[in-house]
Amino acid sequence: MSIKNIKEEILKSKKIGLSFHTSPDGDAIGSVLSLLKALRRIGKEAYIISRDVIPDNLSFLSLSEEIDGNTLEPDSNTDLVIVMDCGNVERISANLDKYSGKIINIDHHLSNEEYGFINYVDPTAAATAEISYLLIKELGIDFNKKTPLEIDIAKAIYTSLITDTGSFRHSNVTKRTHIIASELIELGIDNSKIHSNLFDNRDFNKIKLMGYVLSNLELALENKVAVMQIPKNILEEFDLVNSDTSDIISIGLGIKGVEVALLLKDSEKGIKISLRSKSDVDVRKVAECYGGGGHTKAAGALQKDVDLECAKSNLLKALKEEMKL
Ligand SMILES: [Mn+2]
Repeated sequence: MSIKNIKEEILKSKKIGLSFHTSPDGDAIGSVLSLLKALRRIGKEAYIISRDVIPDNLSFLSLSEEIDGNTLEPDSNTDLVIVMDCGNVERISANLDKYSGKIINIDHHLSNEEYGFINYVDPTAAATAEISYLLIKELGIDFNKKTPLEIDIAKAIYTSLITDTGSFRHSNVTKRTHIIASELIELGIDNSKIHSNLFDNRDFNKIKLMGYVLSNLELALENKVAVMQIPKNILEEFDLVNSDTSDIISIGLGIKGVEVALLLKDSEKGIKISLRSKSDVDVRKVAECYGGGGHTKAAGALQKDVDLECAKSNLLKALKEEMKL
């Protein structure tokens, strides 16, 4: 399926709902908000379906206030739902049980389950917003115009690129990523300000939590794996039970000699696992052992009905095999 097919479906539809994966990150949100703006520009009735609320550090984006957690399922008359940056149906931040219209699935996760009527999955895209950008251009938005509309769209896409590439340092970055980024900067976005909004904006308690995690950091499997853990009582102590902690994991990966970083977080639903790799260890395969997924260098999963200790030993066992140690 091509971008043109998606455009045709959009033009045919009357009312469009947009959604993404639960606990949406910068890419999920940037992809959806940029497309939302473009759809309204071309006169389409479009809205956000999300059980999640916009994270604080992304609330500088235009239309972000519409991600308020109040629209959980498609409104009546919705004939198209576009889901972005979400690999499987269970992870969609929307309840589509009663919805019988069309779904378009736009994503870059290799593990995507192709649950849509149209599936546009490009694992070579560093961020789903790369696809969003191509689609928005196809819809006729002229970025040379440089009005506030194009700049707002550009900001959202740039945010996605930065957050999904670790500020252009991960191996998923391609020539196209930089070409798109350069076009967005050409438009006049303040790239340094966007970076600051995203990363120099942390809650004091979050930094204290990082301190806790770092002082309990361990190395395993010939010192090639950094293991970090967040027990539930610590999250409660810092009042961070529902906050995003995925950024903590990159600190573990910064250790000399470490190839894989693991973060285990005790949550209501079970032990949430994040995995990052800076070598050729495919952490997605390990996440898949526990029903998770993601990318080869960044993946996640959930282990139910186990405690932190047990989840950790399960994971290290699977990693040991994958790393052939
Ligand atoms: Mn993404």
